[in-house]
Amino acid sequence: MTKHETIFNERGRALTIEEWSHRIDAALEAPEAIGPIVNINDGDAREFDAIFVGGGAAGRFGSAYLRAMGGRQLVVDRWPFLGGSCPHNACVPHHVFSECAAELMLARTFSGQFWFPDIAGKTVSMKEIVDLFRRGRTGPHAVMNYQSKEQLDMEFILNAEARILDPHTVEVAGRRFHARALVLCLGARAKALGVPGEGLKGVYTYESLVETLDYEPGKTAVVIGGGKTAVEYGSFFNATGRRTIMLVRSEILKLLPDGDTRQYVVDRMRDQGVEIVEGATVSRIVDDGHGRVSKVVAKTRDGELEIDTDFVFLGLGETPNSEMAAALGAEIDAATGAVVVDETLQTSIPGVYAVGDLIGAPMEMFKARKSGTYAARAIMGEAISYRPADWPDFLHTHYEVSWLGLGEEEARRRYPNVVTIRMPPVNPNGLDIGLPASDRVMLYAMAKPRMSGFQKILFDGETRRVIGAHHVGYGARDAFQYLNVMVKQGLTIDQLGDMDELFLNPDHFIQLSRLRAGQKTLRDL
Ligand code: FAD
Ligand code: KPC
Repeated sequence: MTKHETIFNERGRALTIEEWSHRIDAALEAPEAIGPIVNINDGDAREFDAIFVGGGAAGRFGSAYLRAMGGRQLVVDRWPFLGGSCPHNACVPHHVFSECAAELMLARTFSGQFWFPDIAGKTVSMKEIVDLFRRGRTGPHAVMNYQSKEQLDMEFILNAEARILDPHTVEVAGRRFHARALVLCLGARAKALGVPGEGLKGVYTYESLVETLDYEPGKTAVVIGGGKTAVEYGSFFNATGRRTIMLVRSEILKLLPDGDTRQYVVDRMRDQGVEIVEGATVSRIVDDGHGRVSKVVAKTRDGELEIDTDFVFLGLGETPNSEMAAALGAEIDAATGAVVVDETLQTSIPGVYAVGDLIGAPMEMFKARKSGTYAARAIMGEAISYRPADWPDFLHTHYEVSWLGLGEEEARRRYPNVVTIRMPPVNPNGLDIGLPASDRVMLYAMAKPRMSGFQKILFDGETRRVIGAHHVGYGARDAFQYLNVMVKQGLTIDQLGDMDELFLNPDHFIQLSRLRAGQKTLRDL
């Protein structure tokens, strides 16, 4: 990209969001034709306090914070926009697909009833949704550039690879930049499967799906993996009406800490027709003779399984992009490939920091954004200490699944007196009870009660503190991010029961706690 003889500095020229949008579209179409997008304040004689290499959530938030503190930053990204993978190929498409999965489950459940059209047996287009996302994502990208330049006063170079020359020097767009500190924010990429045939056309990861899907997949989708991404995308493929087979090496959704919650989630996926094969190791993906996938072959507990398909999705998790850090001599965790940092986000090389997905789990937006800002604060001289601990978490199937703290099994290992409150209550005759009942599950609650969700909260019966909470339904995720703060501060059943709920609400923990908070010795509900 540095082939461009004249590289224009956009500093001082305000681009509108619309102009950014056109520029980004053109650069995504032909990066070389547009060349580096430079926004450097050449009038500022100060040395840079930090260069952020990678302008995703971690690099952008770190840059914004450092700038807000009065420092001087430069952020570099090879994409023509700031914001990184979340809006380009990760969280945002995942939420589009998960919303489709939830809507389609509703439409299929009530197909031909009430006002719902009859869609029995209908397969809906996956490509249309992928194309919709690809067309729609540039607007948010443009806002990120506009906000970063005009409102956050950040300096950046986009659509250009950064080359790190030493711990203080980066070469980009044919110029060398020097800084007191370097912050590596290079993100992660989809893990490879490592079997023959994974490069065939028709085999996708979350990255390639949204860039290159150029045909309508046939009747069968094969998903390899059993974690968040595999389940989220698999639920979408299933909801579009395709036979969806998930090949999982060990167990599906091992990350869900509570056994009952996991069972509810997996049972409902199976009800929707998702075929889950646990203990399946894929041995090869077969070519149709024209470079396109035709079959997946796996070893299972019941012998070899062959599945004819023209569409395979690899959802095996992510691996940190740690090559540049390794080349610089930074310590890398051999097991995870993550760049090793201390509580100030500093790598083993003084003055070189690393943040976001690059430093490993949890690979989540809160960690990317927060670690970026903490690195900025450390560089600007604040005494900080950052280790993510006790964070709330979520995923999607056709539902939204949220959790925090311990699952019941681990809680019972750690505490002698665990008290649970759950909805629906333990019911030996099945789950056909229209509770929990709340927004977006009311039709299920009345007509298909077992589909209306599941929730459980766990208390230490001695201290009366909340030690875990689990929710399957819709709309509770927001509550969990605040509930988690209170739980970390020692929230008790009595305090929870004393809160003022906005009934009907998706998580019934306040009202249910109130039914028990009066008890001196807590009992299950
Ligand atoms: P990124 O955003 O990936 O940024 C890294 C940047 O570095 C990129 O912009 C890249 O272009 C740039 N770069 C790399 N190499 C170079 C180079 N040599 N020169 C210049 N630039 C370079 N998290 C949530 O909290 N909620 C969700 O719902 C969610 N959904 C997800 C769904 C999927 C399918 C996936 C895969 C992830 C999801 N995540 C979600 C995780 C979230 O996307 C990441 O945690 C977050 O994007 C990480 O931000 P980052 O800044 O560390 O990395
Ligand atoms: C939907 C959305 O907020 C876009 S993803 C944000 C990227 S960044 O603000 O840099 O974390």
